[in-house]
Amino acid sequence: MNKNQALIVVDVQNDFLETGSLPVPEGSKVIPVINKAMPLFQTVVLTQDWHPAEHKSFASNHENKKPYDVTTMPYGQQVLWPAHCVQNSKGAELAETLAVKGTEFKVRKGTNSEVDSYSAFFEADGKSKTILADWLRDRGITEVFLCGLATDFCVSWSALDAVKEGFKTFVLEDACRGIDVGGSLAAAKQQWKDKGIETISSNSLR
Ligand code: VGL
Ligand code: ZN
Repeated sequence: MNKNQALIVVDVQNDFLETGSLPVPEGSKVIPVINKAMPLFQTVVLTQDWHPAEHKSFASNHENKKPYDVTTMPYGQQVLWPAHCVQNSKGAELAETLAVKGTEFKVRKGTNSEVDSYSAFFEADGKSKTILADWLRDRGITEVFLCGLATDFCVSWSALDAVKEGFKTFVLEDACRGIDVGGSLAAAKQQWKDKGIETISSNSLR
């Protein structure tokens, strides 16, 4: 691996595994693939969805809404989710079998209860920035490789924002799994194409 390449492991947390509160089909299948990819990178970022219990992306925090309904928020359309990744809960912890070394850079997002934050770079209003882009640039990173959960939400939004921040962006397709609500997976893949995001297999990493 080149020194200018970073791996961004998105939201491999208990609540997104098959037994979690917001299960991603086959979610746990990404773990062995990511465990093989991580040692190939000098720079690894781990993200965590990290919501307060009163987070507005939870259907339970709205009247007459159920999970997977769509509502309008001040910043646009919002899918309403089952409560998930509540700060300090078991569900918010990284998957136990993820081979974390402790040297990875951790980014927690979604902490503002009024705004969702699928992306590791910006909240969904497109305004509030995390420190991730500057942190990567400070380390000379120019290319990012994304993997994790879920392909069509946090992985995709992070990939699209990585492009906005000027990084050459790749998605490790076999190291992701999606949720696919309302055609979200096909829409994500079309957007990647439009923005020059390349999809590659983790087998091609050296
Ligand atoms: C995610 C839905 C809600 C994700 C996070 O990690 O893709 N999806 N919050
Ligand atoms: Zn979330």
